[in-house]
Amino acid sequence: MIKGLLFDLDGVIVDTAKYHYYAWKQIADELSIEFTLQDNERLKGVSRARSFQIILELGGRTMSEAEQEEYCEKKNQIYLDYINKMTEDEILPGVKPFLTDAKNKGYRIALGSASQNAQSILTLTNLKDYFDVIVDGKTVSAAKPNPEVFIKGANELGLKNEECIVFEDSVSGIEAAHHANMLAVGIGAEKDLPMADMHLDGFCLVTIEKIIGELK
Ligand code: XGP
Ligand code: MG
Repeated sequence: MIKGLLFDLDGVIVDTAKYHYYAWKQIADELSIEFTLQDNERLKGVSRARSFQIILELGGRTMSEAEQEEYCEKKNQIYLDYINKMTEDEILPGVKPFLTDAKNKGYRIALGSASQNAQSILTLTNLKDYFDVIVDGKTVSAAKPNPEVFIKGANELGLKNEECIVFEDSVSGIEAAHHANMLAVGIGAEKDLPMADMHLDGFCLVTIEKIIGELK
């Protein structure tokens, strides 16, 4: 029986995936590395450090750890310039009613994000109170597709892994859910997330019962 819902943040709850792309694109341009929107799919869900390594791999480049850290810090500053202007308008459509309805029906709700900026974003958008548990890039050591973030989320909710479902917009996140023995709802197109157990464009006009019914 499903009792817990684990949500990724960027691209699932808030429209921030585009800001990560703009910021990484600026870094890639600075390094003269070609970086497309399609390449960006590989960065979704993974940690900041791993994201930058993927960009270096795309360009066939290597760099010392210290330099990599500098670029990651620079990317985060660019990203924060976007984020600090963020308002509740950037909560994705249907998210708040969906969370409210699920909460009223007794589902336990956790955030499972790779981002170290998760707490700031939830504060800026007034979303913190919707989550019983928050697991983010500051509290996990292994990035998705490692299942640590979701296993920790289920644990902190006091639930078994198989009692939880995951909402994710990234390939690495869907893999992480499956490694944790959880069903995964892909937020986005089937072509981008072929291994998800079902797909949604977003949370408008969907209910948790409908999703669970379809997953069975
Ligand atoms: P943070 C971010 C990564 O920088 C970004 O590449 C990922 O797509 C994103 O996490 C996934 O949620 O981490 O820089 O906000 O800590
Ligand atoms: Mg995401």
